[in-house]
Amino acid sequence: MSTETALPVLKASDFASDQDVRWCPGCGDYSILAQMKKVLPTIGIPRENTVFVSGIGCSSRFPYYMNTYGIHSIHGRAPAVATGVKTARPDLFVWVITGDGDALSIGGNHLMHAIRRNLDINIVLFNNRIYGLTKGQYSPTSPLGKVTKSTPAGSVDNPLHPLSIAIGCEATFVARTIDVNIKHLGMVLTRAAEHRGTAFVEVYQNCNVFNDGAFEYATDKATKNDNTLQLEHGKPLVFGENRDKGIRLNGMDPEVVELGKGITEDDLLFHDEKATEPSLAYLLSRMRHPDFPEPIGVFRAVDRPLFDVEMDQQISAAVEKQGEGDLDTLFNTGDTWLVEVEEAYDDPVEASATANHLEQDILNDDIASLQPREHPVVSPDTPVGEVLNLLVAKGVGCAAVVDTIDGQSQLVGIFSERDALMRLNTEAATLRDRPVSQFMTAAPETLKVSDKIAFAMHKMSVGGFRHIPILDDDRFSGMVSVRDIVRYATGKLQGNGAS
Ligand SMILES: Cc1ncc(C[n+]2csc(CCOP(=O)(O)OP(=O)(O)O)c2C)c(N)n1
Ligand code: SF4
Repeated sequence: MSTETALPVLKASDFASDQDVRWCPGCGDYSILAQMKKVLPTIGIPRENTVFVSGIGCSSRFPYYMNTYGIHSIHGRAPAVATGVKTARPDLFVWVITGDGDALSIGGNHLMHAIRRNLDINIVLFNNRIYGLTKGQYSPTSPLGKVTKSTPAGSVDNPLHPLSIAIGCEATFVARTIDVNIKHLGMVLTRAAEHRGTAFVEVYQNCNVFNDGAFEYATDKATKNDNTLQLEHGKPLVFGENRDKGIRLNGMDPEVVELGKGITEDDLLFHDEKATEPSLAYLLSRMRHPDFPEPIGVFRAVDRPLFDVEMDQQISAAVEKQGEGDLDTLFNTGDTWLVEVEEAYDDPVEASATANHLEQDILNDDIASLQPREHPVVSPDTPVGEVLNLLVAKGVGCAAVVDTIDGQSQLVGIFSERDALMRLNTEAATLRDRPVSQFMTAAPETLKVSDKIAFAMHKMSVGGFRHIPILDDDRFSGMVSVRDIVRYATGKLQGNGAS
């Protein structure tokens, strides 16, 4: 007697979570959710083996509403997170739910790599040609000229076409469907679920609040048959309200032709979703309204080795050869070293507390606490040789050049080691009688006496300065040098203040 218990047959309602759905009434997302809940029971994979991973956006709220595992992840990163999930657990049934903004703006890079790897995952891109969640900015799929909150004069960005991207990355399954075309939507989701490899599905989804009617040409009863073309494997590309039009190849380009008058279905392009070369699928993905009917259905369904399976095989082979791995051992073997704690700080907690105090002091103390050393003050006509002698005699690297202008003493420049090196160099002896004003750095960056040490350090680091003069009420009052700061920090670390 068999001890196996038959798995319960699930219904759509079994896949509904207990969360309130927070999409706007009338949003196309509802229809996709409803079809997903209908399709999953027919696939027969248990809920506990199913994971929905999303990014950020209205569409990305999807995992909350499914009674499966779910990860509402980081903006644009759902493909990367799903790659991790599927690689770690190849037995799971993994779906990525994303929007045109999430997948193609911030997440373009991640999408591309997930697709090219051909993991066995399904990516459903809800394309509403707008940023819905953030209230109506244009997205990478918004058409040229689209007026939105962020393109008030009309978009001048050439739009991306999601299927062209997917085919360019050689996706093994590529399809398009429409939110309101529920039978077709269900069929496409089923095909995607059954495909082994990355299935990429674009759903035309109406955002009735911020981009209402974006796909009206493809959904309105009066126009949809002329503006869309249902792809069927092995069948000619026929479309039109009266099925009297078709797509023919003219050289490398598609063209719309009328059937009859000498043109038969045999003259048309035949759809081959199994073609290993993606060129024809790409050509179909470029057929756009209003020049062409837009194809819906499966563009491409081919086989290629699966990343997750091959990775799993490599891991199994390595385990068989080397045994189970141990991360701790891995981290501590081979070319590793230990960074010893400074002798003065046997206790790392003490070391970190001291560093924190120093940081606080640097932020709170003003530059007077540095007790800057005295620097020579010279007039602009002082011979540069004399200034050099002063620097050597005082053992400092910079002099302030001060002039009297309108009866006021004013800093007009500084003469530093760098000026000596860059502007005098080996000519110092011959130029020694020239005035320092010819070699100084005029109008240097300055600090105020009330500035904090952190601010001085920031200025030095950004400008690459070793000395910055200090002004008190626009008068030169001293000079901060890198040496002052090092002395201050060392003193603090040794508990001696700035001495
Ligand atoms: C790092 C980061 N950048 C930007 C945003 C703002 N933001 C949230 S959702 C979104 C785009 C949503 O558009 P889409 O992916 O098309 O989803 P929809 O809301 O239309 O379903 C943006 C830009 C964010 N949340 N995080
Ligand atoms: S803002 Fe648009 S996409 Fe978002 S829930 Fe509302 S209708 Fe749907």
